[in-house]
Amino acid sequence: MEKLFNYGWNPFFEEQFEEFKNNGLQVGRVIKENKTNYLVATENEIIVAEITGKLMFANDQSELPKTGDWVVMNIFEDEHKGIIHDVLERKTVLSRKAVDKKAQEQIIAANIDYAFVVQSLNENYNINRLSRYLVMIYQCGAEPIVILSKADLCDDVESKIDEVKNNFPEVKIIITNINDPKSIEVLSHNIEKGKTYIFIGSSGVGKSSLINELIGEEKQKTIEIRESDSRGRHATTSRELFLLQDGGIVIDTPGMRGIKLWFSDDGFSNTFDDFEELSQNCKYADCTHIHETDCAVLEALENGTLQQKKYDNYIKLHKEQKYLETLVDHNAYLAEKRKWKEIKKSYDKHFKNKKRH
Ligand SMILES: Nc1nc2c(ncn2[C@@H]2O[C@H](COP(=O)(O)OP(=O)(O)OP(=O)(O)O)[C@@H](O)[C@H]2O)c(=O)[nH]1
Ligand SMILES: [Mg+2]
Ligand SMILES: [Zn+2]
Repeated sequence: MEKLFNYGWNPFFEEQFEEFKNNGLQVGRVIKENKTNYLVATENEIIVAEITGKLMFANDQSELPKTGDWVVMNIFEDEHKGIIHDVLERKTVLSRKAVDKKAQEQIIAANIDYAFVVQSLNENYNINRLSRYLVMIYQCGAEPIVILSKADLCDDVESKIDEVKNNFPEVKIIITNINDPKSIEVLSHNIEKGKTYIFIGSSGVGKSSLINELIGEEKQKTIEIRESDSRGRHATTSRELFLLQDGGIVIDTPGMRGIKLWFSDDGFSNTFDDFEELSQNCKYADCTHIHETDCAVLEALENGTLQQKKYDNYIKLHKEQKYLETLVDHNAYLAEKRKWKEIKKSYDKHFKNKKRH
């Protein structure tokens, strides 16, 4: 299983695979989703695999294999083909929920350990957008690492680093410039063998360029941009997983547009305008519209002017929103704690010095 270990195979998946082992089934990791089939890395080679049976009738998109998934297959070696029977339980799922699409989960990739959030220093950098990415990653159980790219095109790198540090003291920051091999080295030192790293961020910020440098060859298509980061043109069109020579696993993704997400306030209220209007008439300003008396929303629900489905959706999203806010608060709390620790440290030091004199 040496090859598969390189691809991130570990006891978490091994345990699940036990029950399939004796039926002549094998495992592999999905490295790319095509329209009608999947590229899967197996112990011996990369094969093309298709889904079968119960997966074909899956009623939820999330049950289908995604890039990064470990799948159980029948492999036909002489044809270099496989039939996928099952998807092993995911350790993490990186997903986003489009508010306007009935909050359906859209899976970006599975079994991610770390996510590199890439923002280019010349024009894409934006602390609010960054925080949305970080929240999304934390919520998926992965660990974020910030990459500020295109350092060669920016005059005040330090002030941007400071801003990120002040907002997210727990998060590692890597500065890159594609023409500076040292910065690529730093990036590569942050990639651990057997762990999976996804690159996410807007189109044109340089995700594929960085991955090409890590791989050491031009595997990923990039588009030459002269003046500014690209708008509307995506060089990368699908998610694909690559194995690095030194053992890390990286996933390239197409630039994300509209990571307005569920987190952004405007995205939230736009979809639920009538809701906001109704809640103006609730007795309590902080009404949760779940159990309060004199709640205009519950009244509308009762007399049928508000659909149950819409109500359920709203409550679900509202809870999520609250949850995300606590996550962000938690981050702020950690920052505050660290700040006080520092203050105490310098205070103690100061005090000790005083004593000595
Ligand atoms: N000056 C400068 N240009 C860079 C740097 N990194 C990437 N670029 C250029 O930025 C452009 C876009 O890079 P890509 O790697 O295709 O960007 P991407 O994030 O993969 O874009 P999508 O695949 O569309 O999501 C290319 O022209 C790169 O040559 C850098 O560090 N400095
Ligand atoms: Mg790309
Ligand atoms: Zn209410």
